[in-house]
Amino acid sequence: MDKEIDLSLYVVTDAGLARGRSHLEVVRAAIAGGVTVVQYREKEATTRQMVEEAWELRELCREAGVPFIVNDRVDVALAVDADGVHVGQNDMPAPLARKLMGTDRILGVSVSTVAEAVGAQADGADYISASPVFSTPTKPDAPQATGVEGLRAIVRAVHRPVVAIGGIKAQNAAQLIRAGAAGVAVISAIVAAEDVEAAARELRAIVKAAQKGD
Ligand code: TZP
Ligand code: MG
Repeated sequence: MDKEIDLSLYVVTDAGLARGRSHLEVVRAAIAGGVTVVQYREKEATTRQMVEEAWELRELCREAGVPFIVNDRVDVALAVDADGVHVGQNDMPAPLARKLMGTDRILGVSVSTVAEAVGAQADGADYISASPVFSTPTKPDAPQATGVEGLRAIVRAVHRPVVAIGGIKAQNAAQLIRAGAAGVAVISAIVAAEDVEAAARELRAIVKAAQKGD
């Protein structure tokens, strides 16, 4: 796995927001719309279900050449030979996640402060997510939002790419790229969209334009 990961448009799954569609259906459409990273995030399923779903998603992503990351669960990530794992501040500590995952796989770490970002970098994160950048009903238990200025401070404090997550929509994505984010990560703006592919395509175009400085 090439660790030069393109974080431009990072979709995170959520079964509850998917309008009854399967993870596979949503991710297939999101890939058709141009997402550059897929994260499997599943908080309700059994470990058996997770491994089965993650396996299918990993196959789909591999065929499409899109990196596949598992949220929280290092064991599931390793079991399905995922490209990486993403951990938060209350999950497997990043140094242990790195030790278990090895140096070749991707490690993403969520942070909400500059101090956490500096720590995540020291712990071996390949990328950092500023989380949440805006408050969002999708994750009501999230820490206080960083806002655009908080994101900018995190970007300045580390030498790792930073992806913004939380409350991101077509209307507010470009300013995050201009603030230095390497990309935007979304759940509802893609997963809950009636037309997943179109929603992904629109966001990808917005991010691309902002990256070019338009
Ligand atoms: N981590 C921080 S905010 C968030 C996660 C998983 C939820 C993002 O969902 P949405 O619907 O894109 O605001
Ligand atoms: Mg987590």
